[in-house]
Parts: sequence; C-alpha cells; structure tokens
Amino acid sequence: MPNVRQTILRTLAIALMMFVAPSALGQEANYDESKVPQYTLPDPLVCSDGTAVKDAQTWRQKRRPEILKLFEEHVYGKAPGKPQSMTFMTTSVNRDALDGLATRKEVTVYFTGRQQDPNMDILLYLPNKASKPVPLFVGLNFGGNHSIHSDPGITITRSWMRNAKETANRATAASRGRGAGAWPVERILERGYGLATIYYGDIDPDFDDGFQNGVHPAFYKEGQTRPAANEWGSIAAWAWGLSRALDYFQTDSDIDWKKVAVMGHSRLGKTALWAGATDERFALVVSNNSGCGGAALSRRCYGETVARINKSFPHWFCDNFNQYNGKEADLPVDQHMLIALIAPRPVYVASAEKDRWADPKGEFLAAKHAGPVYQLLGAAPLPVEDMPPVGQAAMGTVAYHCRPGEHDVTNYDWDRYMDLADKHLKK
Ligand code: GTR
Repeated sequence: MPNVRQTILRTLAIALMMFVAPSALGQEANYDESKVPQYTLPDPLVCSDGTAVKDAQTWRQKRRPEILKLFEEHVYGKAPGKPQSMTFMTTSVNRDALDGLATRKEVTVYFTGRQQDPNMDILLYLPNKASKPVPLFVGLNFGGNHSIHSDPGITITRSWMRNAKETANRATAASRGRGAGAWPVERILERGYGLATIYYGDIDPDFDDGFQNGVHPAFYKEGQTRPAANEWGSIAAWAWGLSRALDYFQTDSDIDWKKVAVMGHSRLGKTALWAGATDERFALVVSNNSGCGGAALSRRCYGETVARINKSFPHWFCDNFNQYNGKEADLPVDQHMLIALIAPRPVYVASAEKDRWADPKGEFLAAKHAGPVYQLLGAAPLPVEDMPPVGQAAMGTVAYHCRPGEHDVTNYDWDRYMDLADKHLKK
C-alpha cells in the first residue's frame, strides 16, 4: 500500500496538474463530454495512397510500416537501433532472495560498451519454483530499482533522482521500497512470472535539459547537439532502453525471451506502448493509465491535450509533435493506430475511474478502434461495444478495464494483466 507521504504527494501532484497547470496555460482542461469536438479518426486500414487494406500481407508490408513511420516522424521520434558495441555485466546473483521465493539478479547494460557512457541497471526476480526458462514482465520504474521492494539486497541507484534534492538528487536508503505499492513482486512470482525493472532515469533523466544528459548525446552524429525534429525524445529513449533490456533477456537462459510482457504506468505506459509498437519481440503490452500520448485518443481533447503535454514536458516527444498543439485534427495518426501496431499481439489498456486527466473513455475508444486490425489478423478485438462497468474487465486479445480509484497501479490491475498473460504466454 502507498504510504501516507506518497498519497499526499500524489494528491498534491494531481491537484497541481488539474488546476494550476491548466490555468497557467491560459486554458481550462475539458471534462465535459458534450464539449468533446466532433472528430473523424484516420482509418488504420486505408493506406495514405487510398488503398484499402484487405489482407494480412498488405497490412504487414505496406500499412503497418507506414503507420510506424508516421508515429516516428510526428509523435515520438526515431531512435537508433541496437548498438553494436553494447555489453552486459552481471553484478549480483542471489538464489535465495525473498525467503527463497526468487533468484535476484542485477545486470548492468553498457549501451556503447564504454563504462563512462550512460548505462542502465536491470533488476530481475525469477521465481525459484517455476521451471526455466520463465515468462517475464518488464517495466520501467519511477523511483529507482531499490524503490520497488524493501529487499535490502537491491543496489540503490546512483542516477539523478527528482525527489532527492536534499541529497544532491541522489537516492538514499530511506527510499527503499517507497514505490512497492505498484510492484507486487511476490504476487507476480507466485503466478510463475519473472519480473524485470529498470529505473527510467538511468536511460534519460526526466527533465528538459536540451538532451545533454541521458543516452541521446552518446548517439549524436558528428557535430550534432540535440535530436533533429523527427528524432527521439525521452519517451522514445525510454522505449529504446526497454528494447536493450530485451536484448539482454535473449542472452539469459533462465528467461523465455519470446514471452516477455512490457508494462508501464502513466508516462511509462506511453513508453510501454511505443516499445511494443517499435519492437515486435515484446509478446504482450500493458498500458496502465497512460493517457495523452499513450492510449487516449488525441482528437477527443479531454483532460490533457497535445498542447498541454508539449508545454509541460517539452522533452517527451519529438519536436515535430508541437505542430499539432491545438490542432489534433491535423495529426496523420491517432492513438488507436498505436495500439493497432501491436496487433496481433495481446494488449491490455487500463484506466482508473478518477483519472479523468488521462481520459478513460478515450483510452477505451482507442483500444476499441484498434479492433479492425486485430480482426484482420485473426485475433480477438475487445469483446464489448461500450465501456464495461467500472471494475469489470473486457478481455479479447485486446483487453480493457476501468477500475475504481485514482491514477495508480494496484494489485487489481496486476491480477488482470496476469490473467491476460496466462491466456497467451502460458500456452
Ligand atoms: C502527468 C502527465 C501525464 C502522465 C503523468 C505521469 O503530469 O500530464 O501525461 O504521464 O504525469 O506520468 O505520472
């Protein structure tokens, strides 16, 4: 359970997001369904040259690459591929972690192979009871690997940490387990899944510094000082980091790398969706309360909008995305097409009833409107036409629920994600 401090901080942050930020931008957020503009969504099954997509081959060879490119060019920005010189170093292994329930490993990924360049630490828990290789959930965390569990064996991150100003933005032991409410490690292990997590700040610290820190500079071309207008922002960098974790999983015989589910909450839910879209090795994708620039349809302009997100977080998307501030109807894509890029792989979109800023209905509709692509590829779309009642999951290969409560990750959410994973990753 989140502690009192966490709850107070979160409530303050939500209040700030909803009231201060919108008015500072000179415009109130819309929460009135009757004020949602009339919109027409781009059809994922019609190519830009007007060709209708009627078979899986046309989808795969023509329309899918086209949509992926549109998202790269206009929304998230293009990331480099897998670095040739990347290396992995296992820094700790404990086969008797969590009272014998798990094997805990820590692995450092040196993206360029040079130890002085940015690198990330993967924390892994693998269930001792399950036969190897195991299916796995991987997700980035907000507070450092040591924040996901009070296990004293987890190395405390040395990377920049927003809420640690009193210690020069470095985490201390006091933050062990602080984010544990969102990471039911034992529950995941007991259901036979491994869990891997990485502190997102290892890949790119989450503030706008003109891309001088994090992984970006390590991949600049000669003379380049910041990403071009169609090159990777922070979300694309975080997603790229998830793909590098998958590169590691492919080398670890305890992990079934073909059964890796990528999960993320909020901005990291946007990241999980983009990781699943760009890297088809991810077998299942989970978006928890990802909202604007994640699962929510941009054209609804409900809660957070494109203009608002680009102003508050200028480093998340590529610079080209700014062209759509207040001009959502001009976007060549909408977020149902991001979900369609995951097809025919299972995808779970989850909302929270009180998380209006993230537009639960817009998240549902994006999942729904990805359906025709799933159907074309022989996979089950959402089994419902309308939003299911709060607290009730609708589960095809595309799954959705809106649970009661706030913007958060709860055991209910995880249990449903594992229900979907049981159907697809345990066959
Ligand atoms: C908010 C932001 C959302 C969401 C959230 C989070 O401030 O407006 O898009 O990503 O942060 O990541 O917690």
